[in-house]
Amino acid sequence: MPGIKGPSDYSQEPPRHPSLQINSKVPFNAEPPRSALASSYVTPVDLFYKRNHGPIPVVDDIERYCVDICGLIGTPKKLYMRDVRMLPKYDVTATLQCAGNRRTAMSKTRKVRGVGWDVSAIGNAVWGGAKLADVLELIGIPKLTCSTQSGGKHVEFVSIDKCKEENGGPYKASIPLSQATNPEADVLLAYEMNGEPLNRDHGYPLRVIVPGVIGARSVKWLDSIYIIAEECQGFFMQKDYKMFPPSVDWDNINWSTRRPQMDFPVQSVICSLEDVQSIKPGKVTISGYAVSGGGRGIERVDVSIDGGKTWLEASRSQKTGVPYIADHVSSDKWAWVLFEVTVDIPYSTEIVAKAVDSAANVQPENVQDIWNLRGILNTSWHRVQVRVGHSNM
Ligand SMILES: Nc1nc2c(c(=O)[nH]1)N[C@H]1C(S)=C(S)[C@@H](COP(=O)(O)O)O[C@H]1N2
Ligand SMILES: [Mo]
Repeated sequence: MPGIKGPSDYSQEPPRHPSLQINSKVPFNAEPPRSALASSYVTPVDLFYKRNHGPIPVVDDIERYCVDICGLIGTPKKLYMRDVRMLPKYDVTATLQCAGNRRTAMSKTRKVRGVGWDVSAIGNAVWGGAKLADVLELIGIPKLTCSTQSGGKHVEFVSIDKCKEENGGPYKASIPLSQATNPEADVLLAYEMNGEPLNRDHGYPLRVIVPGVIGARSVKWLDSIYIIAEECQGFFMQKDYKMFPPSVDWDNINWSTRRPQMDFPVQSVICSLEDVQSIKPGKVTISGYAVSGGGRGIERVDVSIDGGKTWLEASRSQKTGVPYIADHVSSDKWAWVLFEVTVDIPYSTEIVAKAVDSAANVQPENVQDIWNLRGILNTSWHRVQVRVGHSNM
C-alpha cells in the first residue's frame, strides 16, 4: 500500500513512557501502573495501554496513504485522509479494554496462554474521527443496512502490520454490517486521540474504534475495508478471542464451536491498592474503574471490606460536577465510570469490588467459574489484601 509500510523487524519502534510496565518487549505490550490509571477520567495517551501483535507500521507519505474499500459493493473506492476529514467529525469518549485484561490473575488458578496483563489493559480516551456509517454511505451503502444487494453482511478491517499469528500477514477483524451502518453504534474511523493526531502506537494515521466491544476488533493502521458475506476468517476472529468453558483445554479444543467475542461483560477493578498492600489503621479511600460493554451503563459499584460478606455502595463519577446516572443522556455511554468510597480499616482484611450494569448483569464471584484456556475476560470480583500494621506493635 502506498504511503505506509509494515516493517518486518523492531528497529523502528516509537519512544514510550518510562513508567509503563512492559509485559512483552517485542511485540510491544505494556500497561500503566494501576495507581495512575484511575486518577484521570480521560487516560493520557502516554499512559494508555499498548497492545501490539507485530512491529509498529511506518508512514512515509501521508498524502499517498489511503484505505481501499472494496468487496460486495458496486464500485470500489480509495479513501484518502482528506476524504475522511471532509466528513462530519465526531468526538466519542470510549473505553478500550483488551480481552486479556486481568489475565495474570486468572493464570494463578490454572495456566493460560497469552501475554500476562495486570488490571490496566484498559483506558478511556476521546476518539475523534468520521463515523464508519458516513464512510460507507460514500460507497452507496445506506444507514442501517443489514445486507447489501450482493449479499455483504460484514465489514472487515485489514491492517498493514506483520503478525506472527497470521504467518506474517496483517492483523484483521470484522463487525456486522448492521453495526457498521448504525450511526448510534458510534463506530469510528479515528484520526485523533484526546484531541491530538493518533500516535504510531495507537494506529496512526487511521484506526477503527468499535465502542463497547473488546479491543481486538478496533483495528489500528487501517489499510483496507472489505464488505464480505461471512465474518472475517482471520486468526484473531477464528482462533483467538473466543470464550470457552473451563472444561475445554488445548487437547480437546474445537475453535469452530464458539463465536468470536464481541461485547465485553461488566467489569470493575480497585486501582488505589495493590494486590497486597500494607497500610496504617484508619481511613482509606478505595477507588477504581467500572465499565460494561454494549453501551450499558454502570448501575452500582459495591465494595466490601470483609471479603464479600457485607457491601457498601461506592459513589460514581465521569465528569466533575455532573452526577453520573447510568444510561442517562448526560452520561458517556461507551465510557468507564470511576468509583470511590472512604472506609475505616482497623485490621487486616480482604477488600472486594463488584459492579452491576444497567441490565443488572453482575460480575462472577470466582475466577475458577470463568477460567478459560486463553485467559480472556477475567471479570471476577476484584480482591485485594490489606495488611494493617500498628506502629506500636
Ligand atoms: N493492526 C492491529 N490492530 C490492533 C491490534 C494489533 O496488534 N494490530 N491489537 C488489537 C488489540 S488485541 C487491542 S486490545 C487493541 C489495543 O489498542 P491500543 O494499543 O491502542 O491500546 O488494538 C487492537 N487492534
Ligand atoms: Mo486485546
